[in-house]
This record gives sequence, C-alpha cells and structure tokens, in this order.
Amino acid sequence: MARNLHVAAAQLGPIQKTDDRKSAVNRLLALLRQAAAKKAELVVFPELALTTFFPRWFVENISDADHWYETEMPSPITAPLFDEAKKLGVGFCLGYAELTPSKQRFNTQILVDQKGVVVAKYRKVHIPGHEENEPDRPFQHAERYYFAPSDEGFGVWKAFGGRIGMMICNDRRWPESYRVMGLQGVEMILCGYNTPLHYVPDPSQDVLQGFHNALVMQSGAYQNGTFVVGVAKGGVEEGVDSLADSSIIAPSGEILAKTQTNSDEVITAVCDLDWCANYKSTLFDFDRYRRPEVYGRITGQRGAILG
Ligand code: ING
Repeated sequence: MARNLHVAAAQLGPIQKTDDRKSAVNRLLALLRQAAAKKAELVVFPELALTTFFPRWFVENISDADHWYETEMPSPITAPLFDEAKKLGVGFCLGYAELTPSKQRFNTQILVDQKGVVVAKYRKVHIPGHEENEPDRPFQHAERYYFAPSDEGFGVWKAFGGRIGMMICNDRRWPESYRVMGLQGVEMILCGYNTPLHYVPDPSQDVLQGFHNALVMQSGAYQNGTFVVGVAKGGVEEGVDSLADSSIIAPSGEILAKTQTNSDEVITAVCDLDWCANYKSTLFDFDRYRRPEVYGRITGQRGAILG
C-alpha cells in the first residue's frame, strides 16, 4: 500500500522592495489555490516569501530593518493564508524573517498542517554572505548581519503521513544538513531558497548556479533516501537575477518535476513515501554500513586541519 503525499512547489517570481506584504500574500494565495486545484496536500513556498531579499542592502542601525521581519505568525496580514489553507484542507511551508520578542533575528521556515496549525518551526543554521557593510559589492549579501545562526539544528517531524524535515537555502549546500535529518529517518525535506545568480565574485561561475543547485539537492536526496522539495524566489529582483529551477526530487535523486519559468509557478508530484525504504534499507542502510567511529572530524572540527 503506497503512502502517497501529493506535494506542490509554489515558486515565486521577484518581490520588489516596494511590493507590500499584502501583495505578496495575495500571490501566495493564488499559488495555494492553484496547488489545491491540482490536488496537492502540502504546498512549499520559498525562503523569505513575504518580502524582497532585504540583506541586499546594509543599514547602519539594524532596527531600521525591523519592518522586514514578522513579530507574529500568523499576523493580521498573513492570517488569510492560514484561513484559506484550512478551508482548502491544504498544509503549507512558509519562509520569512522572524524577529523574536527578545529581539533575536532568524531566517525562519514553518510547517503548517491541514488544519492551519503550526506544527514545526525551523531556523536557518548555515548563514552565508557577510557581517559588515561591503558597499563596493555590486549588491550586498549581508545575511550574517541580519540573521543569527540557529543552534537548534535540524529536526524531523511526523506530519502528512510521513517524516518531514526542513532546511533553508544555503543549508542545502552542506551534506551535514541532509545527514542529520537522514539519521532521523526523514522522508521529505522542504527547502526554500533565494539564490542570486551573481553571488560569487567570479562571474564565470554564474552559469554553474543551476548545476550546483541540482547537484546538491539530488545528491542529498539519494544519499539519505529522501524526497527533497526545493522552491525558489527567482527572477530579477531589484536588478539582481535570481535562480529559479524549483524542483521535486525523488529518493533516487531523479527530478520528478521542475519549473520552466522564473515567475510565480506551481509544480506538483505524487510522492510515495514508501519509496524511501528502497534506499534506506539497501545501499544506505545507515545502521549496517555507516562508520561513525571514524567520522570524528565531522563534529570535532570546523575548518580543515592540514597535517
Ligand atoms: N543564498 C545563497 C545560497 O546558498 C549563495 C548564497 C549563492 C551561496 C550562490 C553560494 C553561491 O543559495 C542564500 N540565501 O543562502
């Protein structure tokens, strides 16, 4: 008997600096309805899905950036998304900037079940970019100024008939992200991303962004016997072209669905979560084949030590 989970990747095109949250929420509502019409049970939205990618600009006084963050979820502006999802009987995963009551700042993603209840929260672990103002860059990527790295690590939650994990953007480039969830039996990893095509100082690497995006998610899926749903906010946002290529990837590493545009677009796939066992119980039977006794360096050191 298959354990089918009908999942949708709801990709966003750009959100410009002057686009308000209401317009973003209206776009998310339209994508949610499209996904529900395609019989999706779980809809995955991108990283920072309510605002433009504001770490592109550095503000000296960080409280001048407070308006980019959510202090409550749901809030009066985002409540319509929760209400509509509950009415449609669809769950969703939403990325946003979180400002806690104690003024901590996180790049956050929540998992909301089909009754509109927040069942899980994940805060980004791997924060790329820079901490200081770097005005000479063509555009900044000051995520390390705007977000604290979470010390909560990667969880896996029983939801939607399976074991669901979450990660955000840069997390997908680190094999440790997948493995920590793989060691909790994860069957589907939900990952929103905002990836500028011109991030690297070496423009010749820009053409590799799509290749690297697929490479890391397909390998992470295969090596941990899990589905991976990667969802972009793509297109030209405030003059910066961002990668689209949202994808739904099988535990085999095969791409089941991929967006064709860099705009608002929904793709879906019916994922039989029992497919994961084909890999978890054979090639990647962790209990049988892994050798943690020789992996000490992975948690024992941060950087490379050259002997
Ligand atoms: N963005 C980018 C990402 O990891 C980046 C940062 C871009 C790193 C290109 C390396 C190359 O996809 C976020 N938001 O993490």
